[in-house]
Amino acid sequence: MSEEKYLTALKEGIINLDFDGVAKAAKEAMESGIDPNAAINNGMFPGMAIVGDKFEKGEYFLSELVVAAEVMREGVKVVTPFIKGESASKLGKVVIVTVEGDHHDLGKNIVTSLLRVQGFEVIDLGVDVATDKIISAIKEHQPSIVGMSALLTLTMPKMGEVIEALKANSMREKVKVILGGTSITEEFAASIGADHKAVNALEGVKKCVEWVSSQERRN
Ligand code: B12
Repeated sequence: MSEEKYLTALKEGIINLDFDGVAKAAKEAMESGIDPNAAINNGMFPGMAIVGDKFEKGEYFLSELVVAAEVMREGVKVVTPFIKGESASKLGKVVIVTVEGDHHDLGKNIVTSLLRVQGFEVIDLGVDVATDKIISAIKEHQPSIVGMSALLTLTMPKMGEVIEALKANSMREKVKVILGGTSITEEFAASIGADHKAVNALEGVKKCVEWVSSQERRN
């Protein structure tokens, strides 16, 4: 099968909520040497976007959204061990979280896996985490990067709340703040004073590597 066919099988498997189909396509794609990042970004991810559109149009209900998320989780689990890191060394700490009120974690989990593969130590605080808990974790772990995810328009302001709390605790200069999630725009990120809005997981991880590399060059 060509790469295109595997990517289509992954995409359609997500749309059709086909657990076995996605697991099989993911396994076969990896055995055929398809890039695992392509399998996630160009196969499963576009499928998930279509599931979102169907939900918006009322063609899919919440239950289907939940199943699609589980199917994608399964697919990501199959391909993650095939992602190769560029560095075996420890690149530093990242605290990552989905902000309060938000339970979406597929994107955050992909970013977490990719960061770990790259050599970062990642402290994943989970989903629906209140600002004060995030601040306590940052105080405890002293990361160089804080990654926040939010997919709901309603929960996006929580990201600004965290940045304000970092400032209030004199911690803003000590960390880089990167945001992710479909609804986040560059304008929004700039308006709350974040350092970067990731285009996708891969680009976000590249930005994190860039930050720590330039930090190392300065030291
Ligand atoms: C799957 C899904 C769910 C699942 C989530 C399961 C899970 N464990 O994550 C479930 C069913 C639980 C769910 C629930 C809800 N959902 Co929902 N959901 C989706 C859906 C279809 C896909 C999201 C997804 O996982 N995409 C795949 C991942 C890989 O993509 P991603 O999250 O964007 O992440 C990528 C990048 O953004 C980036 N990234 C993400 N985070 C981060 C963080 C960092 C640091 C970095 C660097 C990068 C990064 O990397 C990822 C890979 O490139 C979207 C539609 C869509 N098109 O996005 C709706 C969507 C987000 N949901 C929506 C809604 C309304 C809800 C509910 C309110 C529905 C309801 N009526 O109850 C609830 C809210 C629950 C809550 N409190 O959070 C709306 C949000 C509208 C809005 N703008 O506010 C959307 C857009 C659907 C729609 N079109 O209406 N949902």
